[in-house]
Amino acid sequence: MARPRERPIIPSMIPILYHYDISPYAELVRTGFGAKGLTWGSVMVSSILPKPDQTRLTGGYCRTPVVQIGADIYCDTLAIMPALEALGGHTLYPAPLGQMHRMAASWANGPQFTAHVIAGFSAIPPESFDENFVKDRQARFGLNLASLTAAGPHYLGQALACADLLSHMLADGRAFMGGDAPGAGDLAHYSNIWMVKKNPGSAAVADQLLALPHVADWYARVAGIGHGDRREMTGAEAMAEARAATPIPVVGTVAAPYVAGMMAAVSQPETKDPPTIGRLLRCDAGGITLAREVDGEPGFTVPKFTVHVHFPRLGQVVAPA
Ligand SMILES: N[C@@H](CCC(=O)N[C@@H](CS)C(=O)NCC(=O)O)C(=O)O
Repeated sequence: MARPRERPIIPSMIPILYHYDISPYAELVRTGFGAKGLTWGSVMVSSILPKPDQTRLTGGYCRTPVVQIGADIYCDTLAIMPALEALGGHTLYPAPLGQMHRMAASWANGPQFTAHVIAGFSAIPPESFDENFVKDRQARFGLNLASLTAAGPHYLGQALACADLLSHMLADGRAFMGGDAPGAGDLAHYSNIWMVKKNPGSAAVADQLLALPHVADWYARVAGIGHGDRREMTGAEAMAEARAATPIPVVGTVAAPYVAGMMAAVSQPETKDPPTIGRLLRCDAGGITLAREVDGEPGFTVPKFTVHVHFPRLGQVVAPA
């Protein structure tokens, strides 16, 4: 099992989140900052392509959120949350569930994310969607607004089944999924409901989920964690931090059939987004790391610099490039 890495934080090297306000996965990470009591930098990106500040560092990965710590770039909440955990402070994986929080979160972030998106979207009149948002999601994820209405009841049923599990879990009076302390599993399930509640068009769907016994109180407790200490930054400021830093040494191995140092492409099967291409430094059950060169800008004394781009292994496709 990969152990959290210890890393000293130099004062200027706060974690930097690339995000936009209505992103539920970003809300998960923002609440993670809150749970750990962290100060963090906020770089706002668009909810649709392009996202140049982000993709200059990731080399392709354009989903939200991405977290930068110095010259280490973490893509996907399944890689981001362990990276935040390694910063120390309150744990995101409190006992007695411990690492079970990661399994609970991966269910929330996978099938239950889809269920909550479709349960929410199907309640919103198609004409109220932003045209550019629809075009972006059609091209990248195959969004089909016309089929959403019909799919709504099924996915609402799935989201309600999840809320029902939460309700039963909380029935013994516990404050959070594992007991007294919130963990990554709480944050992931919370952010799904948050997304449905946040959009006025689907707020009535969220009310159905929150109407199950104990769920609204639990939701309010997670919301009460807050977002820690958020400081707005520009993309250029974040880029300067990456340029000034050195990636931390990579832990883990490259498992066959992949070979350490080979050029590899990492992509996500459910999107048509471009892959991230780089030199493979890690590819094992615990994660993937690529080293890539970031083009400098004219006028900088160091024209190119190296970043390490990290992914979880779960959900990522690795291919020779
Ligand atoms: N598995 C990823 C999924 C991230 C994801 O799908 N995020 C949504 C927004 S919440 C997204 O990127 N949508 C397209 C976009 O924002 O460009 C994670 O856990 O971070």
